[in-house]
Amino acid sequence: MKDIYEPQGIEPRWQKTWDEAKVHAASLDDRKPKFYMLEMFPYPSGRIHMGHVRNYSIGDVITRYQWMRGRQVLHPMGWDAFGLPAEEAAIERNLHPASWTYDNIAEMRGQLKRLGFAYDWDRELTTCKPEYYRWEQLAFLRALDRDLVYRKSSLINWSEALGTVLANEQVIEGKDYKLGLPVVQREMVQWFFRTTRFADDLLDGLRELEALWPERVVAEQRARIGRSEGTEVRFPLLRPAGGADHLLVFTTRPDTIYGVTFMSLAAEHPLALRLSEGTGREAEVRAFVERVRNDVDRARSAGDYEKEGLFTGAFCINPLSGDRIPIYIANFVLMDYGTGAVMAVPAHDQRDFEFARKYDLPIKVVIRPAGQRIDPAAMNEAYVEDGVQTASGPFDGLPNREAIRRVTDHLAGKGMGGPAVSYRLRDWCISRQRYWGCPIPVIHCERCGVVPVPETDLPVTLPEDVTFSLKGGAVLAKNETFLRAACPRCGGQGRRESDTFDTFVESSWYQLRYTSPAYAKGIMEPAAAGWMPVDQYVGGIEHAVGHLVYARFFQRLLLKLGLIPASVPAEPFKRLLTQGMVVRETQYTEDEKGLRTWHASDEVKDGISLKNGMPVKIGRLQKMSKSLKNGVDPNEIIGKYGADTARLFMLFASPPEKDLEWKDEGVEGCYRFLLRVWRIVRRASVDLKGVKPYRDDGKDLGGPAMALRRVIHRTICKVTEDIEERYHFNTAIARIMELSNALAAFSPASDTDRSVLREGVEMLVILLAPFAPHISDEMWAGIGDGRLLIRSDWPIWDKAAAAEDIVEIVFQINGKLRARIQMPVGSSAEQVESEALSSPQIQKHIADKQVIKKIFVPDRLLNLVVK
Ligand code: ANZ
Ligand code: ZN
Repeated sequence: MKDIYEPQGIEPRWQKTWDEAKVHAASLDDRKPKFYMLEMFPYPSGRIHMGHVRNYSIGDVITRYQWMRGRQVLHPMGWDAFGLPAEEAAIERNLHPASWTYDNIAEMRGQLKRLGFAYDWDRELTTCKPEYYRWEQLAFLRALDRDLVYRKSSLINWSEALGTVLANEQVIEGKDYKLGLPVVQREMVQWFFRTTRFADDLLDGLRELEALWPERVVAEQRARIGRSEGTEVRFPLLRPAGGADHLLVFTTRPDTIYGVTFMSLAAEHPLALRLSEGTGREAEVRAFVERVRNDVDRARSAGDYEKEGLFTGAFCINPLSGDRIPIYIANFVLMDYGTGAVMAVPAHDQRDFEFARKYDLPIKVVIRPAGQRIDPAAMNEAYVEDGVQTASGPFDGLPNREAIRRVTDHLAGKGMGGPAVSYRLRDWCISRQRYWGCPIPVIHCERCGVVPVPETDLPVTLPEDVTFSLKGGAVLAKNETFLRAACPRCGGQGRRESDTFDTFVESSWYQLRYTSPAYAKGIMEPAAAGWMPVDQYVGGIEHAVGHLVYARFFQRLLLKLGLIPASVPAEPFKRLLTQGMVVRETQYTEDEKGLRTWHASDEVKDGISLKNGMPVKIGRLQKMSKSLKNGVDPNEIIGKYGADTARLFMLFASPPEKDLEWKDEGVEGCYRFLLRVWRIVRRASVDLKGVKPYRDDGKDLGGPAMALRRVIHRTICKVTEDIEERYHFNTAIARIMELSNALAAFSPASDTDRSVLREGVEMLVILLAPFAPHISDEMWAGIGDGRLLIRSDWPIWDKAAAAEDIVEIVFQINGKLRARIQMPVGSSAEQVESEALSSPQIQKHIADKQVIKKIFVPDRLLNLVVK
């Protein structure tokens, strides 16, 4: 070992050694338990940021720990390589999305390698490669065959000014992100996976995940699936319209059916326009429907917009009361929930109440508190509590909960409705009018319609010879060489589908592909099934209901299609950890108008901006970002302190699920800790040369050695528990720091003492290995057994040694306090005396005097009477 710790020299060397020895390569082995560790793979946007460093450091500790526990670990990495930013870069910088993407991948791969993460790089996946995406094309074709994927007309964001379809994130308050001009909703035929077929199964699966996933994620998924048990009711139309003779509604409150005073339809309801035909209100209704449909914000807001409606001119009949009910279009009714039609009960639903007051519609009370009356004219709000039925014909007097069941049964008996379940979950729209994505493998033929590309013709590859303009969405739609294709059915001239898949398709099955990334006969090699499920998944909370629902769905879909071995469990991710954000304080200057300019640290000196000379204020802690200039470049930290310090800080500064505040002093502190460890180990490599680590039962040890052993074994125990049970790496590292302090303070007085110290130093290095792997292997090379630490055994603590409690014993000479000594519980008078007298300070009080009496109170006091 060198005198000085030099991470820049050490780290690349170990990375090379690990690579060459392929120590991170995974292979399934029947004799060993497997562990599949996965972190959400990055989008290759340019460079690694601190959020990545944190996410991947967490995964790497678990990986290395599991290797040391003797498991066969699969820990892969890859690139979620399709997506919008590549197209934007293409347009703005005149680069091809592919070259931009591959350049970024090269850069980011280099950064991950510099951080020394234990990936099996032979399994690297890049989702924009045909050998990857061909399998999702296959899944699509098989799903099409089984009616699990279909086409329907649906709304998209259309920018007239840009002449293109926009993704939701490109629409800001109803305007496009580029020119700030209005975006409208346009109907287009698009492809959908039948995600809703799996709604109940996805819901059931959550029960199994409850104890292993963050509560919040499970709750959000449950809400997203949104299973609701209710009743469907048919309201006959007074005059049939558009071929329909009734309106179907979904309600959770059939008990309020006698209180229905109007009907609310979604603007997208298929009958919305037809109902007004011949009523003289067509023009007005059409204008209103158009306006509501084009209200981009409505589709996305949580409902806090002005409630509006318009009478269609048509009526329907209440199937139980026989009342004639006016039909309205209302902007708060969404087409994609229930049936898109709502029976409105203003007396018992607050939204309907406000609507009724606004448009002067009747309010009819049908539920009242027992023994009380409600005067509709005096109501200030809807009565939403339980109560007793009133003005409800044969159901009068029933508790309303009871009436819910009875009304439903009654409707079912008369063929006017019955029990129904509704879900919030929608079928997954996978069509994107984008170039940089996986082509959807169908051909449109004038004679045959939509014809699937034969499986033998897969993959349908994305053409590379394309030109970009502002109208990026049309790149494929205008590429004649790509579009022209013979119809596989009749041989006539057909046109390829020009839409590509939503990029969430690629990330919904990559966990499976990693198990056998080179397999050429299917998605997954049968022999690799044993890797599934992922034992630990780590990633951001922002994927709680997007990616994590899609992946849970897609794995089920592939199982159903028989495209992956039946032994693969339905749930892809057994345990989930969602890490917090990396936040840092912001710095800004403010002009007279209160306009803020954000400053990076190197733009500030002594509280003054180097850019505008104004005093700099400290702002809130915020997620690191380019725009707030509060980011820290991982390269800079690695360059200055090394990867081990960067990783250690990420793990030490807070528990993984909490936000982590970046502090330069904190990084500095971690670096100093590694320096201290280095010094301890370096000294041991000289002083303890040839000394064997202590292996005995501890009965032969003096007090301080016993106390040190206690620290050593308690540290092993706590660090193991912190990793194993809670992933609280911060406290684990704090324990290791304590151990290093105890080792530094220990001065061995005997050979056994030296062997205990040796044991402690070895443990220090081994325990540190998952957190700071390079320095640990370097130190281990100086004092260890010649193995790489990832191939070493995780230590087991000695229960007896760890369990000892330490007490403070008062040591007196002639009744006078001379010292307080830390001793293990149950130490004998001799042990306490020899410990006390090991100090020259105390010895001098006795010097040549004679001990005539010893007063010993076990675990409390030893008083020597001398003369
Ligand atoms: C009559 C009624 C009376 C309702 C009452 C509620 C209270 P959950 O529980 O979330 O499933 N609804 C149905 N479809 C809708 C849609 N597409 N857009 C907006 N609202 C819709 O909600 C079910 C209730 O939400 C249904 O029950 C319906 O209003 C409304 F005192 O029917 B209710
Ligand atoms: Zn044809």
